[in-house]
Amino acid sequence: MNNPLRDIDLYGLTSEEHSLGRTNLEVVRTMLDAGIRLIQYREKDKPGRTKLEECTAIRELTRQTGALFLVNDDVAVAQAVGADGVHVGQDDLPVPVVRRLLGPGKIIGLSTHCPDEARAAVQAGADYIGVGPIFATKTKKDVCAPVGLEYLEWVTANLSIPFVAIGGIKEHNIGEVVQRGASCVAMITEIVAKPDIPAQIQALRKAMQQKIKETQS
Ligand code: TZP
Ligand code: MG
Repeated sequence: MNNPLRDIDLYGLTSEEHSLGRTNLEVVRTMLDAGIRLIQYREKDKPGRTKLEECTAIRELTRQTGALFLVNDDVAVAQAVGADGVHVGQDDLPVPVVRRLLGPGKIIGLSTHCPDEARAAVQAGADYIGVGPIFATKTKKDVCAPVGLEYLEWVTANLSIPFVAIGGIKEHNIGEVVQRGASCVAMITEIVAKPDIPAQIQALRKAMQQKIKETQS
C-alpha cells in the first residue's frame, strides 16, 4: 500500500472525556473544518452501540471532507461503518488476523514502544506504526513509561515504514519531535482539550513548519 500517512501532518484522535463538554461529533467536525485529514476514533469505555452510532456519523463527515477515518481496536465497528482502517495495540488482535478480517486495501496501524516491536510490526504487515509515548502523558490509562525521543530517532534512522509520533506532544515540544524526523504527529489533549481548536491547529502547524524550515536551512 502507498504510505497512508503521506501528506498527513496532524493525526487527530477523539477523547470525549477531555473535550470540555463538547461531543466527539462536534470536535471531529471542528477538526475537519480546520483541515485535519485523518481522524482516529478512540473511546475505550463506551458501549458498542454508542461507538457504532458515533462512528457512523464520523464516517459520513470524513467522507464529505475526504479525510481518512480509522477506528481504535474495534474491527467490527470499523467494518460496519466502512472505515478506512483500524489502529491496534500490542495486546489487541494481531495484525495478520485484522488483515484477514478487514480484507485487502484497508489501513492497519500498530502501536510500538521499542525497536523489537517495530521490526515485528513490519514483519506482520502493518501499514504504519505508532511511535510512543514520546513524553509522559496521563491521557492513556494503561500507558507504559515514555520511550523518549531516542526511540523516535531510531525509527527515523532504521525503518522505512510510515509512522506517527504520539504521547505527551504539545505545542512547546512538537518541534523536537519534528526535528527527530516525524512528519506525522498525533495528539489528543493538545487538540481536543483546547477551547479554540482551530487556533490550536494553526499554532501546531506553524510550530511544525517553523522546525521544518530551520532543519532545511
Ligand atoms: N498512545 C500512546 S500515548 C497516547 C496514546 C493513545 C495518548 C496520547 O495523548 P496525549 O494527550 O496527546 O498525550
Ligand atoms: Mg488498543
